[in-house]
Amino acid sequence: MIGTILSIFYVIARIMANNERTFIMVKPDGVQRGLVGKIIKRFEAKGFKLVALKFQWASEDLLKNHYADLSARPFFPGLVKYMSSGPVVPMVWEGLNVVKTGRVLLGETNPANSAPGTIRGDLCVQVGRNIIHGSDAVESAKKEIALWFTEKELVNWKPAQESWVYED
Ligand code: DAT
Ligand code: MG
Repeated sequence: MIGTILSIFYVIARIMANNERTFIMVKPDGVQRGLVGKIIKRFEAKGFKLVALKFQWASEDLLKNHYADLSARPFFPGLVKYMSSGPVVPMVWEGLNVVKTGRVLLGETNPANSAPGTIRGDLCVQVGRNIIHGSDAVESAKKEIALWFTEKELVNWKPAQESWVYED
């Protein structure tokens, strides 16, 4: 009996862990340089699940809100100008530890410090043109997802590969 209850809790905890979500966005330079497909491929190939994706030219207001935590930094005006200089590809990805692992796939903020094999390590050079955004914590991911997507835009589906990505 206890064993059954524990195994039910274990299964629920595991399913909840696999449902973690992160906000990933290809920045205007990533779009202009034709890297959208390559970047999406990294997350797809890893085994993460795409939950939402769109293509939009974001307003300065939205971007100021998105980067509100950095508003006092000297590079903030340049950051908003860069981010609003062309269309972006905001996305939501889901999976086990996807926030932390997503950041590993991205590489360090400054591409000069990003390891080869990471997106920033392989595909860009300067911190002010680092081609991709990724949430830095589960809480900020929730905030960012709510800022860029409506609840209806988050698609509920089960990938055919799921039982091959995760243990039973
Ligand atoms: P990250 O994007 O890795 O989460 P962050 O949140 O500290 O990094 O900063 C947001 C973006 O701001 C970052 O992707 C690029 C830009 N940025 C950060 N530090 C910068 C700096 N010292 N000079 C110019 N741009 C910077
Ligand atoms: Mg950040």
